Amino acid sequence: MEYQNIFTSLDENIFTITINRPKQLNALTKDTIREVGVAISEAKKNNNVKGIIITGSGEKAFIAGADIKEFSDFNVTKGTELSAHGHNVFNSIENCGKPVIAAVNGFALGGGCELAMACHMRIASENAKFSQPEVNLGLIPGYGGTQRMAQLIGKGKAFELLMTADMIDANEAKNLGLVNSVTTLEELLPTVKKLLLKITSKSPYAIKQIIKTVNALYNKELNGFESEIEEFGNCFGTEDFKEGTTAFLEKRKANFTGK
Ligand code: CO8
Repeated sequence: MEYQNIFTSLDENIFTITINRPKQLNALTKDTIREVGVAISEAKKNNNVKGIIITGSGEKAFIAGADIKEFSDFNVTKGTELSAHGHNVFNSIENCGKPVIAAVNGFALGGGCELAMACHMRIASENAKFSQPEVNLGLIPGYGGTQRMAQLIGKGKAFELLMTADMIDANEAKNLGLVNSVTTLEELLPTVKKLLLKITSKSPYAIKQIIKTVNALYNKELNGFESEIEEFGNCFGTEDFKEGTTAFLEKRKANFTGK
C-alpha cells in the first residue's frame, strides 16, 4: 500500500514504521493511525518480518500527540469514534505476535506517549520528553493512556502524571519504568535494532506466546496463569522446541523456524 503519513522499511527481518509528519511534529491524524494499523497487519502477515520498530521522523519528535486541528470541532459521537479507532489499532500493536519496540526520538505526548505504551518496550533518546497533556485541552487520554500508564508505572504516579500533565524527561521516564533504557539520539535506532535482533534470534513461537501470556494478565476475560499452563504445554508440540533442545544437546546454535 502507498502510505501518505508514514514510511516503512525492512532490513535484517526488522520492519521499521516511521511516522512522517515532521512539520506537525508527527501528530497523529486518523489517517496516520489507520496507516499504522495497515502497516502492523502487513508486518504480522509477512514471514520475513521478525520484529518491528515504531519511531518518528526528524530529531525533535516521536509523536506530539493526536492532531489537535483535526479533532478541534468534534462532537461526542466523533470523539468516541476516533478513540475507538485508535484503541483498535493500538490493541493490534500490543497483541501483535511479533515484538514491537518504540524508538522514542523526542516528544512523546498524548497519543504519542500512548502509542509508545502500546508497544512491548520503549527505548528513548536523551532528548525524549513524555507527557499526557490532555487535561490542558479539557480531555482525557483517548488511546489507552489511562490504562497502560497505570499498568506500566503504577496507579499513584500515573494519577500524578495524568492529572498534572507534567512533562518528564527520558531519565525520569526510565526511573519510573515507562521506558526500558535511554541512549543518545545517534545510537537510538542501532540500540533498538540490536535488542530486536537478540530477541528475534530466539524461538519466534515462544516469543509470540510470551506476548500472549503477559498480555493475558491485563485482560479481564482471561486468566494469565491458565494461559501460561496452556501455552507452556503447546510449546512441546512445536518444531522450535525440538530444534532448541536438540541444538542445546548438540552444542550448536538453534535455527528456529517459528513453527
Ligand atoms: N497537533 C497538531 N499540530 C501540532 C501538534 C499536535 N498535537 N503538536 C505540534 N503541532 C504543530 C504546531 O501546531 C506547529 O505547527 P505550525 O508550524 O503550523 O504552527 C508545529 O507542529 C511545531 O510545533 P510548535 O511550534 O508548537 O513547536 P514548539 O517546539 O514550540 O513546541 C510542543 C513543541 C511542546 C510539542 C508543542 O507543539 C505542543 O505543546 N504540542 C501539542 C502537544 C499536545 O497537547 N499533545 C496532545 C494532543 S491531545 C492527544 O494526543 C489526545 C490523544 C487521544 C485522542 C483521542 C481523540 C478523540
